[in-house]
Amino acid sequence: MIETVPQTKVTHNEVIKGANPTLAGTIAQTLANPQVDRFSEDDGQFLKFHGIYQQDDRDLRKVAKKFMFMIRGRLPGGVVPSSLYLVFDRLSADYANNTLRITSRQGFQFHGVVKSGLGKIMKGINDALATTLAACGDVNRNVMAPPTPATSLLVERVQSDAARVSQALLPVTRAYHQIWVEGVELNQSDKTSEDFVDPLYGKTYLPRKFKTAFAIPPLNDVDVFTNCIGFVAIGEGDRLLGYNLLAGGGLGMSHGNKETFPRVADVVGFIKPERIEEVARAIVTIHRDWGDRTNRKHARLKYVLEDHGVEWFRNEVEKRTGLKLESARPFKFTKQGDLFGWHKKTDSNYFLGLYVETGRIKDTDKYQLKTALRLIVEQFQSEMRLTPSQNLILNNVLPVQRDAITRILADHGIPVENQATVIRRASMACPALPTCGLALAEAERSLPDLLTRIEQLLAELNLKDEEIIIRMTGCPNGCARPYMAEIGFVGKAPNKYQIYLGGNESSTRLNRIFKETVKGEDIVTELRPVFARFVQERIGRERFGDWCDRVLLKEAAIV
Ligand code: SRM
Ligand code: SF4
Repeated sequence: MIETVPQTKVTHNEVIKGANPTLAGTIAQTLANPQVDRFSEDDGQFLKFHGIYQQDDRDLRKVAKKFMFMIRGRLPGGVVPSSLYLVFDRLSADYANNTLRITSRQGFQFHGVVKSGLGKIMKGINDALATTLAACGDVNRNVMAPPTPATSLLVERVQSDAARVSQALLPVTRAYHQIWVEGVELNQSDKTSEDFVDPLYGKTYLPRKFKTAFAIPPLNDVDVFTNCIGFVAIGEGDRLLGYNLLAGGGLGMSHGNKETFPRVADVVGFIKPERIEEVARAIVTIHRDWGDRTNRKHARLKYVLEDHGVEWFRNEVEKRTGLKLESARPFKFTKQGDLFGWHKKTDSNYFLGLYVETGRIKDTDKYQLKTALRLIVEQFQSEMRLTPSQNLILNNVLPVQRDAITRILADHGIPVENQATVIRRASMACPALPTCGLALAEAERSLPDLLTRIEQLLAELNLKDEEIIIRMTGCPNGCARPYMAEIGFVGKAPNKYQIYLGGNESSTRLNRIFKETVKGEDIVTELRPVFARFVQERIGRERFGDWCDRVLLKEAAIV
């Protein structure tokens, strides 16, 4: 008998999901009505399950509210076949703002889509055999997996396991297809059928979003501890023995609400590769049945783990699967991040790691990454892989194609050697303004300049070549995972940031707050004495984050 937690006064989201379990809402009618430029608030919630966010251009708010949409592609493991990339490239030029944004979960986002272009992009993506279904919403999101081909012989196997789990956790609603692919008017029963129950998610889906990632030690390029569930591959040479199961990670929090906090996942046990889908589905049902439906701020799986403990959780997984979990096998992460430049694969072909500033594929006067990628993919049909650090990989490049690709990139202002400074390569920022409705401060638009100022300071202190992982977000939701960085900047108000210090290179440790509110222009002044002390007090090659954790953050009352 599966227990569930009693839910007294549930949130509005729960009420509307229960009343409309197909997730169709009145989306089709609004889509068909050219007189309106936006969907209702409730449809806005359903649209998320379809991979769409209703936004408005926040730069224009003072003048008028200009509605627009963000569409997120679901790309397990960040794998983008060449034909699909060309479709994304074209759709972003025809119906969005002519950029593609690589996300921190290996997806692509279109920004600035107007309502009349929405249906066309959605149809175009589906016609190219990709989907946006469940890229957002109270369901399992894009499944992450290590994208870099040469880091381990297990990469391809783990990529295919990630795709299997992604498939096993998809909701089955027909509304998505009917609205976006078939373009049919839904009949009443499709729209509101109270009888529809998703076989995995139930009638009201999950209380909140759910995230899954696969990692292959010693590289933690997916930030596996920040996910609801993590599968850590345990191999012997090129043979996969199974996965250590992690659960209960998540980063989102709200300023001033102590009940919300970032949390790293617990290690739960070890499972055989053939059981991953079953275990993932069982954990989704634990979240479904035990997550808090009365408070969306307390509704993530991490709070179920926090409130009930890992022993209870393991027992619940075993009860729901009938499996006895083995003890976790030893594993160690030592690094995160991506490889840049040309690298040889085990099959003698090559891949190219390309740095993409804040994940934005675009053209500017001196830097035409979007055009260059289109030319390369058209000519050589290279597979593309998106990385969890918002960079990209051109995969399966034949030796004879290498020089031509290097030339095309150079002709468009993109070097393959020394692509960016060590600080930039290890940095991330979330989109924030002007698209994100939750942003309290800038991130993507202000991080590059801030990094220039930080680099000048580091150069003064002879720290020019020191890798320091820096991440910035426009609010505390944590989309660029700032709480795992050696330095995290988290937006608090316009031009005001919290500073967090003390994450580590393997991304296994949360950082801690160092300053509660600092103006953008004062950040470098705040960091100067800290870096100066680091130079004096570090032991050997000790990293900045480790020194902060060992020394600085032990000192009382630093906020
Ligand atoms: Fe995120 C909400 C962008 C990864 C935690 N996130 C949003 C929204 C959709 C704002 C909204 O709800 O209106 C942002 C859209 C901005 C825009 O204009 O594009 C947004 N999140 C992103 C992306 C694009 C950031 C990026 O720099 O790439 C990432 C898309 C990933 C994807 O392809 O699926 C993205 N978001 C994350 C991550 C990192 C991760 O998953 O590895 C986190 C922290 C991990 C976690 O989930 O705990 C994250 N996003 C949130 C939260 C806080 C959730 C919570 O538990 O409190 C929100 C707010 C919410 O859900 O209400 C949020
Ligand atoms: Fe928006 Fe906040 Fe996420 Fe940045 S961290 S994209 S500001 S929700």
